[in-house]
Amino acid sequence: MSTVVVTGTQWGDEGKGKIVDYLAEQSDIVVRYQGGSNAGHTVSVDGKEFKLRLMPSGILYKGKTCVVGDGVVFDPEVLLAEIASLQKEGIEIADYLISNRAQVVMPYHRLMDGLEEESRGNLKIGTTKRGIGPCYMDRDRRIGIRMCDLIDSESFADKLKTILAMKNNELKALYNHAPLDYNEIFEEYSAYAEKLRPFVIDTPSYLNRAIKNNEKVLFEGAQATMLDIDYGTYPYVTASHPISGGVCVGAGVGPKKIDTTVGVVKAYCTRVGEGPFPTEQLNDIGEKIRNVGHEFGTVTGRPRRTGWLDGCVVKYAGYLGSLDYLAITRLDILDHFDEIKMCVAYKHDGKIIDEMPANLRVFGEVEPVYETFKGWNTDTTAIREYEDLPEQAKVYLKRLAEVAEVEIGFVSVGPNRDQTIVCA
Ligand code: 2SA
Ligand code: GDP
Ligand code: MG
Repeated sequence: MSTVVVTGTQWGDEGKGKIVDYLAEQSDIVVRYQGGSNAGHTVSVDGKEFKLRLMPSGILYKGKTCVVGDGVVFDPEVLLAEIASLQKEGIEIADYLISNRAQVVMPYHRLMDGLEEESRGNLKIGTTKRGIGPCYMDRDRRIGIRMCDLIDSESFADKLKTILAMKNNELKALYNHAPLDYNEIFEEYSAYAEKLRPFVIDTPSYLNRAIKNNEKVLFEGAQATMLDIDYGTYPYVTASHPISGGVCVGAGVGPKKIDTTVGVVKAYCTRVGEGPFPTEQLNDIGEKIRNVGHEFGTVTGRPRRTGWLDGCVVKYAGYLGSLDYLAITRLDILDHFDEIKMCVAYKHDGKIIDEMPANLRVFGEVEPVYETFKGWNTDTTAIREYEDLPEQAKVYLKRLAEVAEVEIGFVSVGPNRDQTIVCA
């Protein structure tokens, strides 16, 4: 296995950071290929928690090269703050590379993210307000500023002048907002450029050369399949392609160079932000999942919506990501339930549906068809072999693999590196 992609199969926060960190030990390079500082990937090392937003989760090992690919919307302020806080914890930041084609998140992106949310009425998404959507929008309008522009003072000054004039007109016309100051932004971002210039390179050339030289490359997805801009619960999605195919466009590595795909599945389900969630439990069970699982946003601290595992979602993620293996996380949270449910199909208008409805009105109306499992009520956190898991836990996992049509490769029973069971 020389290249591996790790993606989320649900609505994010499945524990991708933990699985990426686990697999990073056997990798040389760890790459982010989409999203930006909207990600919150938690990695626990020796009981200490690190929350990563832009830095790939491989950074906690010595000697790994961490790469931010061209598909990432890059916020220099966040990255520099993240580097400073990691260094304070004694983490060495040595090999770190940023694509010269990565789009830069500017102050007007963050501002407009918040302003637009307020103006969207019932189409409010519940974004993280990190400027992600507006930055990708400017890329597609072809008025984005890329890292190669930022580090070239002349290009940056030129572009910023024109683009900021457009933005200030839009801010006034759409929101009656005061203009942003050119000099202030230019100075702030020029200082970031000075600090980041040594790390900016052509990452696709670097990665393709590394793959040719048999180096092991791990691609770290952020957000998840159901938040994919095309395949997720549109419009309640993020603005990028978290699925494994996102690697091809977001890291410049073609499909023939991807060896293994792993989809991370939380043993139940959570979602942050707006949009349908058929298995959501707006009751004592949902409350219990949130409390036992401490289900709050890593970056924003928002309480996560909680519910039972939706097998239809995981199966769809398996198709879209051509997943080889599932990594099941947080099985230990289910240790505390007498009865556990899994959605295996949907019912709509008296008919059973086995595909994900694209129409959100329909998706909002579907009724989950549940299978009920007896809880195991046993502490699994110290278990390290699949055979040693309680019988009922194995029944649950086996059924999940059947419904999802994907083999289980890993089961995680706690946040730490060693709380990982390898099955395949
Ligand atoms: P955005 O900001 O434009 O990407 O928001 C669009 C939707 O995507 C969802 N989204 C997320 N959902 C779960 N976790 C995310 N990352 C952080 C975390 C979030 C946090 O790890 O906990 O700290 O709250 C994430 N990023 C984006 C978002 O909720 C919108 O539904
Ligand atoms: P990500 O965005 O997919 O990386 O997930 P987050 O970091 O936002 O949220 C997952 C949370 O679950 C983090 O606090 C992890 O430390 C934690 N975690 C990961 N795997 C496990 C597990 O198997 N059991 C428990 N109890 N916690 C886990
Ligand atoms: Mg997260």
